[in-house]
Amino acid sequence: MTTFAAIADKVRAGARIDEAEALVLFAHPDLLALGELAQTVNERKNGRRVFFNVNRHINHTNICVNRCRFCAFYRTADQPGAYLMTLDEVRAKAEEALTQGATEIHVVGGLHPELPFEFYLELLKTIRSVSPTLHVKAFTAVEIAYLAKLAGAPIPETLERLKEAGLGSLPGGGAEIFAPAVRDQLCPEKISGAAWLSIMEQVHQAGLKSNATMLYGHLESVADRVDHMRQLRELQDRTGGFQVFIPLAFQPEHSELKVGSGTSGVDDLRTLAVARIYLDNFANVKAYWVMLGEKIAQVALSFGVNDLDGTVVEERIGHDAGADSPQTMSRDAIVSLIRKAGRVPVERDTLYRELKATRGNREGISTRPASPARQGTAC
Ligand code: V47
Repeated sequence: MTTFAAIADKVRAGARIDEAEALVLFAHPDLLALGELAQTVNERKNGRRVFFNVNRHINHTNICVNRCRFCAFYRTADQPGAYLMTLDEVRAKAEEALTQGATEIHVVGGLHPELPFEFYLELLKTIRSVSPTLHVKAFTAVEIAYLAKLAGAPIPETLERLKEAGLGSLPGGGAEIFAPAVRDQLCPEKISGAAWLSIMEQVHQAGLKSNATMLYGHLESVADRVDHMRQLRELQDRTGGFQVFIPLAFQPEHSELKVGSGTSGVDDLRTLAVARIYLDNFANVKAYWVMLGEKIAQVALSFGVNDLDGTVVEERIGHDAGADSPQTMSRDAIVSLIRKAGRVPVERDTLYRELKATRGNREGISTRPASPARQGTAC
């Protein structure tokens, strides 16, 4: 059996590890040695720079036909707490975000049983009308599949129409865990893992970038996590369209799925570190502080992570499931969190271009792709 030391030599030499080796890393008892290896890989790619952005989430509706068993956010239309925002409400939230310096609006919602395809076009146009500087990162692959049905059009045509209306890129949600046996228990009504991957391939072929997530800490095995990452790595080899990998720690409260009491900090750090080592074709690994909490997210900056997501402002999905992180983190708080970890905070836009601006001066966005060789614009 391959040892940790042999895998570490291979990784330090720049070679790709396979799934069996990723499993050895998961089983390795020395968390700090694993973290150090992941950090070596990260620093080779990103130096000491850590990305964050100033963004706002808008969850336009929680009414959803999919009824995933892990989800505490969704409601059926007749349940208490069900909501659908008006376009005026969406506009007001985007305007407020703009005044707070946001460069990105992140839009994800339930699969509403009654809205027509045109609603989604208007949603995008409404946000874009607030300012052309706002990048709209919207709709998971699961939503895209649903919207294509509403539009009565194939995925590529649906994407073209959404792009024309202002879609800038896609978030990585809906991936959950690809292994069919687990996925069937988690979310039997959701599109399959194969369909999620196929839609993302078409998204990338349409010239759009996307993110990729993995929901962990529920019914899945460590082998299921590695299998999930394998399929992402294979697709990334073909398209190069994924910008970042984001493991999402399962929040167990108020959902139908009754498993455990949430992930441990050790499991979070181990998962991020193995992802950083295994996903050699991903430029970025994100610690989503909303699900991890600020302290584990900060420690993750020594375990291979180079991205912390953003200010978020109004998070519903994790908080409805009991996440005890705050709803928002100010730009200053994120910068301070990164600095106190001994790293260099770099504000980015949604497409991972660093913003040259320093606080209070948002002009001069660099269009150069971020490169490890370049020094970060320290905030
Ligand atoms: O698809 C739902 C997950 C996702 C729970 O792309 C849960 O930049 C934990 O994808 N516990 C939506 N997770 C959020 C998401 C995301 C978040 C931040 C940034 C980006 C990005 C994407 O949240 C869902 C699902 O996988 N989720 N319920 C829960 N109880």
